[in-house]
Amino acid sequence: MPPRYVPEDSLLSPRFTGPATFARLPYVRTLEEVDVAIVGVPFDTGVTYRVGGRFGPNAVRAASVMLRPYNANLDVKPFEYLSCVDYGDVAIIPGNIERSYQAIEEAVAPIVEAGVVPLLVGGDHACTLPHLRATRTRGPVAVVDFDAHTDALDSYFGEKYNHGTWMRRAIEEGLVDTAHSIEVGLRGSIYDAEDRSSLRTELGLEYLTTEDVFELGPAAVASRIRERVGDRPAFISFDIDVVDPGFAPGTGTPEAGGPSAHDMLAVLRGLTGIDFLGFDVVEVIPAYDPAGQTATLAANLAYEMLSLVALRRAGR
Ligand SMILES: [Mn+2]
Repeated sequence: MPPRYVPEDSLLSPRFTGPATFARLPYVRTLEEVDVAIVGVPFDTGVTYRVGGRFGPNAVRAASVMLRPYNANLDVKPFEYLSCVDYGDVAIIPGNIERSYQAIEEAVAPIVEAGVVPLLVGGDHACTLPHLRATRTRGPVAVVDFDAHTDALDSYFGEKYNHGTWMRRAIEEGLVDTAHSIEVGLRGSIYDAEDRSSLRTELGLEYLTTEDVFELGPAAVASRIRERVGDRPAFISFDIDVVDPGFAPGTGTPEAGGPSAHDMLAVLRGLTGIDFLGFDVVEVIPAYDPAGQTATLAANLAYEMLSLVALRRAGR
């Protein structure tokens, strides 16, 4: 049986017509006959610098109308294997992190419990903690975090919950299978050497810096990630700031000297065979994205994630 929910055919109706949903998918809040639900999380109360990520989900939707059916790099038509919906946005509470966390977890947990893969589009990175909480029944999960930053501080301005602390909180809450998790792309000035080294010594996380990524190249980075994750249920969190700000300027805490858009897409394409149970793409801020290139990249990263799920369903 063909998938129930598929994108509009852009050869029949031009891609600039109609309200923009992710990849021109139906906007339906259902989990019946659904494999992947794309969920917007218009939340930016957890940031420490630039605000405006609340407008990220709709910017990514607008950019995603350019996605076409065939992934030539992975030789798969994801929507031939997957029924996908644009599930709409979580009704977050601007200015209130705890209540927003609750709203996000309550929205996503039923998706996970229904065996549907959630693909969240942020929003700031703080929303990954409630996303991981929603996977608790399937966890702990192997987290692959693409990020310029560790996001493992203990607190920021005395606050425990924000986009710079979610990884440490998630580990404390037992949501992360640390022995199979990895952070990829760390760079930039930091407060102290231990900010990075303590990932290994204190938290048991592995990591690759941006320098490692350049030295290894995309294929070897992907193979390191696959080795680390193994056959564990896994979760990708993709902070767009891991990509060089020349390619992805529309973000909250940019760091100079990062990998290209191409190389990070290539790393994702190398992650075939992993059992993914959730994804998020976060930290897109359209106000700093003059030509929409950050949103376009985010849409394409999400498309690679869908393609990975499709390949696994296809048994490839
Ligand atoms: Mn981050």
